[in-house]
Amino acid sequence: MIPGTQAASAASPPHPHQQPHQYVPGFPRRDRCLVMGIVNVTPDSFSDGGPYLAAASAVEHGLALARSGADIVDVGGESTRPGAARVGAAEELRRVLPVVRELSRAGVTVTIDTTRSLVAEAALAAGAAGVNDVSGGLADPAMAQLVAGAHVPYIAMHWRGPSRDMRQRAVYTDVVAEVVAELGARLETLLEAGIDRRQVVLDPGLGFAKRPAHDWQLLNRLDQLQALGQPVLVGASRKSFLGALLRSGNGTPPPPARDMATTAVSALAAAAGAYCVRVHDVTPTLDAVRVAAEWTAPHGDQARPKEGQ
Ligand code: PMM
Repeated sequence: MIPGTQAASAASPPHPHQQPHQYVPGFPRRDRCLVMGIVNVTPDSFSDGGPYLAAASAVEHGLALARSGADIVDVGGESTRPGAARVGAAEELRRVLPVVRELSRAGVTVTIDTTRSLVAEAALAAGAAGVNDVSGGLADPAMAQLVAGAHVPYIAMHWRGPSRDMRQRAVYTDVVAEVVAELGARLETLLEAGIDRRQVVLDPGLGFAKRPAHDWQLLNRLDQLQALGQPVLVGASRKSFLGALLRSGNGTPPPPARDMATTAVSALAAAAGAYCVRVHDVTPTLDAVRVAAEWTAPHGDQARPKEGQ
């Protein structure tokens, strides 16, 4: 039995001071922060070869992430990089569908990273378990209805508008209060549309209409977002606020050189109670969230049995 499943926790009730880890129906149940691995099926990530080769290498990458222990694999076909132009729905579908289908067929829990209900619907039909929407439903008014009808987990990220001009929207008096208020309003709208509250995961949207100082404040006050009562996902992996932090005489480190800093953020976010972290490098992240789970678990007489004991 996988530690942390319903039957396992029923057999050994949690320590009175231990908060059982949040559970989102439709996502795996774990007694620690979940790890979501990233598969971006975008030309910049998979530029070699034709469409088949791109899909094949994306599937291989997703399978490798799952073998490394990713609880969820997030598949996206549209770059959300600051300044990025949009791709058409047909092209987005062409990129993601074969990858979602193959990974789901292999038993991987897949989320579709899209702001389009059309793409989400096709991905769910192809086996995706949930929807990751960086616009929190703002980009496509039909998204909330679709998710409500499908009864699947929905990750709603804080968003102030398309990537093309999001830098201009990074204006806040109190970033934490404003992000919490804006996401709280989103949550209400999503619930009114009929989405099951237990299936909504909120995300502060690090780097999306945020400057580095905003990202750090949001991480430092994760509790204020958690006070909305929903599980929280943190997506810090390789983002520019980490590049800015690590800048040295050699310049800003390229994205893969930010993985160790990402792992540190994952450990701290998990210890602060994050439900899930979204990362490129799964193996060290899994170690980090295990450390965080142990760090925050009760020890001594009432300690829960460790994995493998
Ligand atoms: N960041 C990116 C893409 N999708 N989804 C969620 N929920 N949260 C994020 O922070 C997020 C996301 C952009 O990062 P990438 O280009 O490295 O995937």
